[in-house]
Amino acid sequence: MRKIWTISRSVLVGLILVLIVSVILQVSIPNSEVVTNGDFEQGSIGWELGDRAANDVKVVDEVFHDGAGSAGGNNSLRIVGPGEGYRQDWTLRSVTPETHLTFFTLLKAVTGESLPQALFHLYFYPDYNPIRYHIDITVTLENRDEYSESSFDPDPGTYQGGISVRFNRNDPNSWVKISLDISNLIRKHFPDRFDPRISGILLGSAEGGIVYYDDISIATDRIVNPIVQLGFFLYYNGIWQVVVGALISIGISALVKRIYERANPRTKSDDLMRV
Ligand SMILES: [Ca+2]
Repeated sequence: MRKIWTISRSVLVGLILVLIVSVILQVSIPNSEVVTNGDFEQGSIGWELGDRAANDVKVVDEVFHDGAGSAGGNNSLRIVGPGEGYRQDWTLRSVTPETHLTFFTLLKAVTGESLPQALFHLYFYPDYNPIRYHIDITVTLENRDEYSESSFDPDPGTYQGGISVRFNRNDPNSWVKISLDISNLIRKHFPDRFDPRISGILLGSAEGGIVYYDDISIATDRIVNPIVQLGFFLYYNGIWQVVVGALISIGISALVKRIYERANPRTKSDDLMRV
């Protein structure tokens, strides 16, 4: 019984230490921007043309998003007609809590063509799974619900899985800001995967007309190391359940120990005699 008590106490002390270290590391490590040259002010540096590129993909200075903090800027990415634009791939980055994606897009209709749609892909791996999933963000001028969101499950080895998000009813010829909490979105649709990691983005155009992109940013809240990762695991898997569970098990073992000692009153004197 004494052994159970000691083990329970050690587990609780270990958990508390891990949490303290995790919290200290989370506070001490700064935020980081994942996207290189997301404002296109350095031309195409950091970007590659997609495999199925649209006919006309170019960094241009005819329009740009004049965002606060971007010091005005001059350039944006322009995709004419349907097809892929630029993509950017990274070494895998953990999706820490509060990881935010923001980007700006401007849709310009062209007479005689279908209405323009921006199609933005963010690739991720939900866990240590070799299948790459994706978040598809579609921005349209369509007169449908302003926002909709759904997930599609993968058939492992056959189809990729992911999340589809649509922003409708946007104004043509004006910059639309898209902002998503990637961490919440992935964990909402794939709650059993506690370590999602992002691997890249692809900016595209799904229909006719012209699609512009500018000021693309993915800010991870913190760089993750294994100890912090364990903290996230506990956080996303009911830390209070873990703590309360540990306390209950300590309480039960203490109770059992007391009952045992009452039933065997000679235990203590035996111990003394041994000493
Ligand atoms: Ca710009």
